[in-house]
Amino acid sequence: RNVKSRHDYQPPAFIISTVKLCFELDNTATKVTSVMQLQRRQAGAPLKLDGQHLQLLSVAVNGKQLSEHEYRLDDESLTLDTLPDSFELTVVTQLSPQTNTALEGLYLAGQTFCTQCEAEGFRRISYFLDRPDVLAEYFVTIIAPAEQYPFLLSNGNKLSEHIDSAGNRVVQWHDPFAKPCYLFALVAGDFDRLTERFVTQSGRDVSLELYVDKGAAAKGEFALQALKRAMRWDEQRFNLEYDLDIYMVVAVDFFNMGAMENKGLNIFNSKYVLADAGTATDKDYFNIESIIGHEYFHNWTGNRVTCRDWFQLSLKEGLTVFRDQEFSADMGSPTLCRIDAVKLIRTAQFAEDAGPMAHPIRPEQVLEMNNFYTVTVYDKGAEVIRMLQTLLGRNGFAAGLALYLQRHDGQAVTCDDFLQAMQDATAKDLSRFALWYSQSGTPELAVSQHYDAPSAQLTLNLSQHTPATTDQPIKQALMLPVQIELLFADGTKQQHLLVMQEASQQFLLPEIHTEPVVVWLEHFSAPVKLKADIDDRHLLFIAGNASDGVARWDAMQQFWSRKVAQAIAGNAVEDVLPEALVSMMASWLQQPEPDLALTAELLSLPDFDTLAEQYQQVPVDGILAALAGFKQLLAMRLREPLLQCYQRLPLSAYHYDQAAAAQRRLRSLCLHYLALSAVDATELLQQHYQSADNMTDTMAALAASQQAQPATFNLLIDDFAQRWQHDALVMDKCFALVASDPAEQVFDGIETMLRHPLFSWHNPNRVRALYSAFSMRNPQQFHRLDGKGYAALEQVVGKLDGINAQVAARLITPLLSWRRFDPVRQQLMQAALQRLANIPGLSNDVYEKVNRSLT
Ligand code: BAL
Ligand code: ZN
Repeated sequence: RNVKSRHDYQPPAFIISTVKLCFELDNTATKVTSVMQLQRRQAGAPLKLDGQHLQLLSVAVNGKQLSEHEYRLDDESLTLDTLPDSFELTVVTQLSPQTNTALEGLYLAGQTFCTQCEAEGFRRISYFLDRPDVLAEYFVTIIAPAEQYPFLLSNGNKLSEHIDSAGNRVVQWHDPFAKPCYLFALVAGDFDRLTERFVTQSGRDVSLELYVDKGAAAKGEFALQALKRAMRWDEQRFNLEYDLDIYMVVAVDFFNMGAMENKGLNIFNSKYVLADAGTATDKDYFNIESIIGHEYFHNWTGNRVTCRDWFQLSLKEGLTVFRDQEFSADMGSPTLCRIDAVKLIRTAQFAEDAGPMAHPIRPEQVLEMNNFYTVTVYDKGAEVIRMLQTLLGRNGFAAGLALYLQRHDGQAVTCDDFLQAMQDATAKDLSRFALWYSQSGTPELAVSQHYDAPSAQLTLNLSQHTPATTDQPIKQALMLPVQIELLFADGTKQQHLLVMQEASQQFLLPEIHTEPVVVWLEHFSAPVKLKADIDDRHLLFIAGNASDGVARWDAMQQFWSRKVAQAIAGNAVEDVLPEALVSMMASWLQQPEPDLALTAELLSLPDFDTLAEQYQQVPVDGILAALAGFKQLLAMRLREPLLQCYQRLPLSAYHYDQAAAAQRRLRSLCLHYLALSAVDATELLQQHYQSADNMTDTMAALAASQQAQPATFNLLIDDFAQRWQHDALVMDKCFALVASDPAEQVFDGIETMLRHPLFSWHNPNRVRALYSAFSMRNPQQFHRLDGKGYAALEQVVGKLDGINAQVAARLITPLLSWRRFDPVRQQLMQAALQRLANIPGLSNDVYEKVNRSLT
């Protein structure tokens, strides 16, 4: 199969300066006429246009139709050999949106026509140079029956709209900004439209339009207001202003990703737009604001300045995730945002580094680009940007970003161009830092301290080592910003930034008059595994006293990891749980922190995936038993303060804001522990469920009962499924809950849900709700020793591969790391992968992952 390498990049042989597209929409026979102006950039080269799943109707050069022997056509391309240096090319194709179940290119999401072109979907719409470094000006005409399609949308500004003599609506759009075809979008359908206005900092009036399913207008209000907050924030933080007169967001029910930043016409998975108190959790509200922000921020970091090739994806994604994280932090709790980001890195990203798909944030080799929209490219990419900001300072970073955007506006560039601008703006040498782009793997950072009282000097020893990854055996030392805090016995504190550039380094801090406790890696200042030999007492001291909430939470996580390891080594949970910890947790419950959500985090044990990442071979049963044992023990020991805290937290009518969400988070945590305590919690759970005026509390009651009180869970989930049987997004929550059941009944539950009228194998949200939950949030049943869990996922991936390979390839992830498990599980997982590998005609998406995993 055709694996591409980053080093093989060649500039395009032709450029396309303008393209006029005309869509005559039809469910099974949409006609697309594309008229392109091309200019040669390479003497003698043929023009090879990308195209897949298209029926070619005609080709003409400068108005002259070509006969079949004047071009070459295969399943992936249309090639023209003899061409002038500058010409007009007209290509007419036909395609069938209704049978496009891959949801790439032009497809039907229910009754709505919509597109998804990133990364390489445009080639399913028309023959084109489908690569991000070909930037063209687009003129688009859309024609469809007027009554059925009141809204015909595309990028840029609307030029005209009329109804023709045949009753078709005809709408013309023009996008004045040259763009790569992956940012092209078209939507046709009938919607409720919400509108707003935004006046930019320079006084330009922008019309904001949000399109949702008929009847769902009220659920779009939060997203629309979040968009205004994002627009204002980008002006205030980075001086970046919106550039068109109109900004549209459309929510659709069938979508592979979360959302897509098409110029002026974002298309969103409805899950990340629609919210009201009854149907959306606090987490949903958070995600909506963050993703609305993310897609908006792409307008500069991604659209105005885009990627030269797909290997550079992190150029726009790492940077834009960083920007959305900063936005969310400013809108809510910086500590909580950071904790959530760190959890993702420590679970999914560290696992990716340790598995067969390990790759640097700028990958070197790709078979299917869709497989590289990863937590490494996105979230480790964002960590790399964050480290840059730490090293350059906020002002230096902002100056670097401004220079990058000004220097490359309207261009398709590389990660090196970005770093060059950062370097030029700040006069900092970033040559060693650049290794973060080319080196994969999780660095391990070993630290120790030595205090010399007579000289009042603190010596800090740091050494870094990145273990080999499957893609890259040799590693080099990286540039690491290590933020530390010194905690002194008298309550004073000092902050320092240590910048590591070598494999081993010593930092001497003078004038330190008593030995401090060192808080390492405040704010998780680098995406590394910290190896610090801090004893229990000091960890608890850090958890109680560090200035940074992330460091406090992290100390608790380290503490619990150690306790879990001790339990796995054969110690009884009662014997390893120190009294000091129980009293500390009790005092947090009695006198919570000002940020209640931080209190909830301090009281939470690490999850299965976080713990799993600390072992070469994952002790599945040991981790599960230890977690269950500790939680139950805490629930019993802390029952009184848990109950008091639960009862003290006031209940008020639902409103989404940081303080209220934090209160619900802590209350849910208390409920969770209380359900586990030996005392029957049925009444409490029932009451929590019945009195909930919002989805967050409803879900808390369901999740708590599921882990501890199966009979109650069964009653509540039946009621829930009945109540929400007509709401697909809420039924996704029901599907996910059913699939997370740690009891064996999960298999029957999944079977029942597969027969639910709202379940569809063609809808990624439905499939993910059931099977991501099962394979990623149900370690008890997924990792069963009889292989039933692995077989269930194998069957789904095999079935889905022919429907939507992109979704199939995402689902397969938990099987890929089979080498990390014990011999029995290894053998079962490997066999499942082998059976998938043997499927004839397997997609590139699934093949690439299975193949990497098995070799
Ligand atoms: N560009 C794909 C969706 C996103 O990252 O915004
Ligand atoms: Zn993005």
